[in-house]
Amino acid sequence: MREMEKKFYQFPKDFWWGSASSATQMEGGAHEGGKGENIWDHWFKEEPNRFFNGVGPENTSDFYHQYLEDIKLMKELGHNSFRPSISWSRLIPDGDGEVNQEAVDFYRNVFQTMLDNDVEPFVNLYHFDMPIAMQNKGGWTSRDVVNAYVRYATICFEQFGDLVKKWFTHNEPVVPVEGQYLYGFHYPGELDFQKAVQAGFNAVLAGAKAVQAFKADGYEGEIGVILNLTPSYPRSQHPADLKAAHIADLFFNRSFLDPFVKGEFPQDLIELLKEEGFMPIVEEGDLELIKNNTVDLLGINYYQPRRIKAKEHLPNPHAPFMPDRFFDYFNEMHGRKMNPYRGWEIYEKGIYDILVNVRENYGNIPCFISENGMGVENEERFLNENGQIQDDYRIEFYKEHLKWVHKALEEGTNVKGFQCWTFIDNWSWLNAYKNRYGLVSLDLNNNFKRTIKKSGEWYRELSHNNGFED
Ligand code: BGP
Repeated sequence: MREMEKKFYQFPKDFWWGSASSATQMEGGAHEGGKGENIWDHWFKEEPNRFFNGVGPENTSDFYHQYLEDIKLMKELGHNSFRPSISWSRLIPDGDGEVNQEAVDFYRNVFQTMLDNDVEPFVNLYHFDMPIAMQNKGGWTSRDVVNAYVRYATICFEQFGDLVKKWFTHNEPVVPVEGQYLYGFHYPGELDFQKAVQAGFNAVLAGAKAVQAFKADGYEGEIGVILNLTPSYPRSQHPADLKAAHIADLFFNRSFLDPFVKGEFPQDLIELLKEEGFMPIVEEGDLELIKNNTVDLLGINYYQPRRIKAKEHLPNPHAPFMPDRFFDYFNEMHGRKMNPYRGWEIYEKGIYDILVNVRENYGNIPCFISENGMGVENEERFLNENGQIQDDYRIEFYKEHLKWVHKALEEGTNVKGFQCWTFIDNWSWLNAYKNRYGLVSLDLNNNFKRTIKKSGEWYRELSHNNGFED
């Protein structure tokens, strides 16, 4: 049999290669350097049992102390960019009061060290980590908190704008809405659809106001948002399945994608909320502000698709209102490729479908893959005799996704980079260290020792060659 021909997938010069993480997931030092508590510090103190093996946010990979070494390691792994987030509660411990100078110094040192190592900081302002003082005022459901966030964003531009040229208002703003007010996986874990809608609207408004502040003060660079775009695939072409998938798309993707990129909410979503009696409070001028302050750049996080079918049974009219009143998940689809550790389907073509959608329906806005990765449990199974994790499955995962990114690029999508999730194994919220995602492993039992995995070596080659062969 003839060997299959190999192809080299060449990416453009200056393509962004790197990874992303977030303050709460990597910094550690949760109670040091004058940091205030955020919802994670607070929740862990109250209910450590919620966290996998009882490991909380003070036990992360300790970037707070080890950033010099870690940034060198990023460079070694071929990173030309990396996305950390700023911890709002480190910079302004009570959310809307005094600025913590130690935090200013810390972040300035981090960003300067990144620049010195040719790793461009892509800085995210909000990654799931509401200061507890702000949550006690209602978090994203509160207008005061929106204003406090805009003040915080403005302080970040002032303090770090000379070093940082790429800003992001939020990471996955729909996730706190789901976690805090629908499904209970972020503090305070309430189930209240009205609050969910208000929190979502306020997050969009906060983002637009941050964009406005950034532009008004004439900072150099770009400001964007990071969204988890999860395509909703209908079970069939039956109109009931199509409608169900359309509604899921409205709730989970277009609720943020449309206002951030086009400056307006989808009409179908507004009608649905009106019909059901769940419109948020909108003040005069809000919609105009959202219209006039869209983002320059779109980060796309992609892990899994959403499979949707029409509801099998009539919803209980007395049950609390939830988005899945309109659809069911099509979990029984045959032949799905699954990541069993995270319970997420692996569907590589999804990344291409998103990129085509962004090209065709969102003005081909400059975009990049800002997260993509595979979390695996018990990776010690794959250690070789030299103590290196042989994570061929992860290399395969990246290659198969990158092939589709490459195809979208060839067809004209304005995709400028691929940052994976993530650099070093990090702390994953309630899952803590259950699943490992890193290009570098972290030995929790051995002083947080870092060891480059096989995928880390592969990623270095990928970046150095600006492409790969397969
Ligand atoms: C994204 C988040 C990240 C990260 C990742 C992996 O949604 O932006 O913070 O955690 O998912 O998911 P998890 O950690 O839940 O396995």
